[in-house]
Amino acid sequence: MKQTMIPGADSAITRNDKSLILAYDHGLEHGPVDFEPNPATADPDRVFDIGTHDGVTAVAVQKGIAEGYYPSYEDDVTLLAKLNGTSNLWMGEPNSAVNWTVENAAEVGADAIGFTVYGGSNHEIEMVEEFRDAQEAAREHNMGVVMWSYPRGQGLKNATTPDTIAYSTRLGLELGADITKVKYPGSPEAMAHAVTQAAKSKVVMSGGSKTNDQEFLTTVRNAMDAGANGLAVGRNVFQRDNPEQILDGLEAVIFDEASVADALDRMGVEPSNPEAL
Ligand code: FBP
Repeated sequence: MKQTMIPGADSAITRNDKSLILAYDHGLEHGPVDFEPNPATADPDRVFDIGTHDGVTAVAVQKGIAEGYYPSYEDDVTLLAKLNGTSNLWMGEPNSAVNWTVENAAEVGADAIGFTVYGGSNHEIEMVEEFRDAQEAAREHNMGVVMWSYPRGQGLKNATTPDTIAYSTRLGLELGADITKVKYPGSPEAMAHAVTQAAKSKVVMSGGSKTNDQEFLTTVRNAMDAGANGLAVGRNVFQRDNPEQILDGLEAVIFDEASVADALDRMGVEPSNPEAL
């Protein structure tokens, strides 16, 4: 098939250039501990149900979850195949096994692939070469490419400094990702620096561990104001008692340019810190 996607192009997993990706690879990356706050989310059906929310542009899962559950959701959910991943049981230098091929992901119905690269790891060279193969195969299948760009490893003392996060987004651009997913670098200015370095490619913020509604929406608002294209989030959605409610707020902030106050209002939630609004 002819290659049609280029970095910066719109794709099946964006809406008006923006993305709200629901990540659900935590059972592999972190283990069952991530489902404890909301035990129903150990069942992939529950999370695919959450992923049918209008605000969600794609659900990112590993192979086994996709094969076992996606057939029931293919009319309502866009699939992002997270191709590599490692368990928390692995204690070595950061690395990530490639768990399925792009060809197989395409057969299961994925519209995009996701791939972690740990820049700075002693395994960076092999990870980048694996990313090359996946990226080129994704182009053949006209699938979007999302890089989880998470610098870590022996040589990196602090992986979320502004310069490291800007380097992360640059890696995504240079290596051919359409969207690069990075940890929030701590301030709107640092996020703007990371967005500048991504040039034509897109940047989404990683959700991180669960925080309160106002705090989380404020970070997302700041990232969007700094030029980010959205969010790829797991725990801050599925660990909540009411995941659909926070998705209402995120949809407002990401796609409707709502203020945090307006997003909380849409959720029917009182601000926890009204002075900060
Ligand atoms: P969260 O929004 O829960 O942080 O999920 C984003 C994500 O990238 C997941 O896809 C992945 O499982 C997890 O974070 C990995 O986080 P870490 O590498 O920091 O353990």
